Amino acid sequence: MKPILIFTLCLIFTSFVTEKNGNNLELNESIRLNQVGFYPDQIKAAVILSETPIDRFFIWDKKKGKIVFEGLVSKSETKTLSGKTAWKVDFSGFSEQGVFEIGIPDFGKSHPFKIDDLVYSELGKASLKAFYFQRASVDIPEEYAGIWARKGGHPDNLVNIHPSAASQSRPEGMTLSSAKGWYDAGDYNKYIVNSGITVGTLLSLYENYPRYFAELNLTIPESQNSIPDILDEVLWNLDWMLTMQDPADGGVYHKLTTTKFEGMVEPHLAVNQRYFVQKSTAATLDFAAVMAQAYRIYKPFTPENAEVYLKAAKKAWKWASENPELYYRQNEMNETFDPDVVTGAYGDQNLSDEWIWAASELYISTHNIEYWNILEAANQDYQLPSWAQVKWMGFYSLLRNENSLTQIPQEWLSMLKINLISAANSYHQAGQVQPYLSPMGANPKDFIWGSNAVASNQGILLLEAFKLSGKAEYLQSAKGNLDYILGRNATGFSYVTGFGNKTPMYPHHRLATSRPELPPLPGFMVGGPNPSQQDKCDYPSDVPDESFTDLACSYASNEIAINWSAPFAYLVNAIQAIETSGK
Ligand code: G3I
Ligand code: 9MR
Repeated sequence: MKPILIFTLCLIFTSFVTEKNGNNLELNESIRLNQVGFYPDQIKAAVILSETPIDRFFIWDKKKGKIVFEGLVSKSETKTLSGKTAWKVDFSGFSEQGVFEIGIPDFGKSHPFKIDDLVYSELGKASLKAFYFQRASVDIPEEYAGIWARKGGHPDNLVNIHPSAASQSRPEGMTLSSAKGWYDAGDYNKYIVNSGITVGTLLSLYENYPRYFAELNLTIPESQNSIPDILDEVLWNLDWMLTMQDPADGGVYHKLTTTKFEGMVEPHLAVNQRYFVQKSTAATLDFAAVMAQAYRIYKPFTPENAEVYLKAAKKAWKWASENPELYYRQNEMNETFDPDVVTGAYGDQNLSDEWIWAASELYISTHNIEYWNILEAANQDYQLPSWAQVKWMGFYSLLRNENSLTQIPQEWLSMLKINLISAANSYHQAGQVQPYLSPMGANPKDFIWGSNAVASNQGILLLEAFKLSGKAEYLQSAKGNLDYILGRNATGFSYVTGFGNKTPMYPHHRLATSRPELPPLPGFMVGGPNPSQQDKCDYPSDVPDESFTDLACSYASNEIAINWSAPFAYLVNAIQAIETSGK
């Protein structure tokens, strides 16, 4: 053989080996995948954005330093919202445990990911530990918080009655204590409506998977007591919520807040006067729902407290029945009362769903026919839960407890199930033809403020459908939305702080921004893409699913919030509970 031919053959051989060696490929962020990872036996897929064809992929085992799987890439039939061509990498056939990368010759490699039996174990815990970090009125010591230890803020022992909240027994300017609770979000205020859906979501998570939570240790100060840690954490907020009810009449204040948002300072330095602001029907009904549910959940652990919750719930229901239309309208309120309050409004103007949620929880906990009478007439259409839409919080609870609800006609429950399954079908089917391979992303209208919570709540619906029907396709689609949240999406971010290779580093979160020397607090899911861009920060794109920016100014896409953390914690922990059979 001529030397030149040998030389050429050698070159071809070396380049082939080089291309097919994970160590020689650069990270290419156009490969989008769940950056945390997968269970060994689940459907495992990544998406590649590329205008030039891609043929083959391999899986590179980082520890062994070798290729462990190879496969063909297929082209997606649909383009992304921004018109990009997507390619599907399916490695479901590979089920070894370890740490891997996807490699594409001449293109690059992916972020690393795990395949593991307990792949979401740490993430599940962190998503709940996030609530501990949000605790108001208490020091967060190193023993539980590591490098994120901090001084407590907001003792909330001297909260003023705002003129909008004044009553005969509690006149304007009166000072009362209203300690504990979780900070709502990136801000330090405490809002009952948002606390309501948050606590309801976490209690429902527990009510569905009690065996899993019997064991789950969150390393919080109460971890040694006999109550499951998730319930101990929720208690921190329930204790606060109880203080928001006026014992004189049962009405519940809409929020506890400063008049304006505090600056980006640490909690103990955010010391402006806080107020109880106006009672509202929405807050009172959400409070009634949560307290009624808490009654039956805490009864086996703390029976005396449980009675307090039920009493509070009934009293709230009575007040709401006597004051059915006290909406929270912040601008109108500011025309009448001083000082003006311009913090989060949570101003829901349609309360038909709040009545249904409260009636459902009260009915399950008391079996009193008075509450069923309200439900009987309810519209059973499916609505995805959010802070302003809580109807299905109640309906999920009814289905979860249906065995004890013998007074409800079977046809009524059947209709509820049909509606739930048909909504789950629509999401599941939409996900089948979506380039990112998940229900989230199929409908551009899903990209609202807090869109990642939309993805999480879709996941919860799919898990409910899985529970009702036993059909694995719903569980797969729920996992698809988790894949979406953790990186298989249009921006390539894993939207959960501290989990994944490319995660938000500058969330709109006062606890984080006020201490720039630390990495962001871990386990928080940020709001996600939102093309309305109300914060007017710099965004890289206007396309709905790309409209996200990792800047601290971006409260409309990069803030964290308890009502987003709760459905995310639900999704990841429920999947982990199902996979480890701790139902
Ligand atoms: O639902 C509509 C949708 O139909 C429409 O297509 C879309 C177009 O923009 O808007 C959607 O409504 C948006 C709604 O969020 C969705 O939930 C509103 O425009 C938007 O203004 C509204 O934003 C709320 C935001 O406060 C401003 O009020 C968020 O839901 C809510 O999560 C957020 O909550 C804040 C608190 O006020 C203060 N604390 C932080 C917290 C998180 O950002
Ligand atoms: O920090 C606030 C955040 O929690 C809210 O979601 C957001 C919208 O209500 O408002 C943020 O506060 C900003 C305020 O609205 C405008 N001035 C700047 C504030 C901090 O960035």
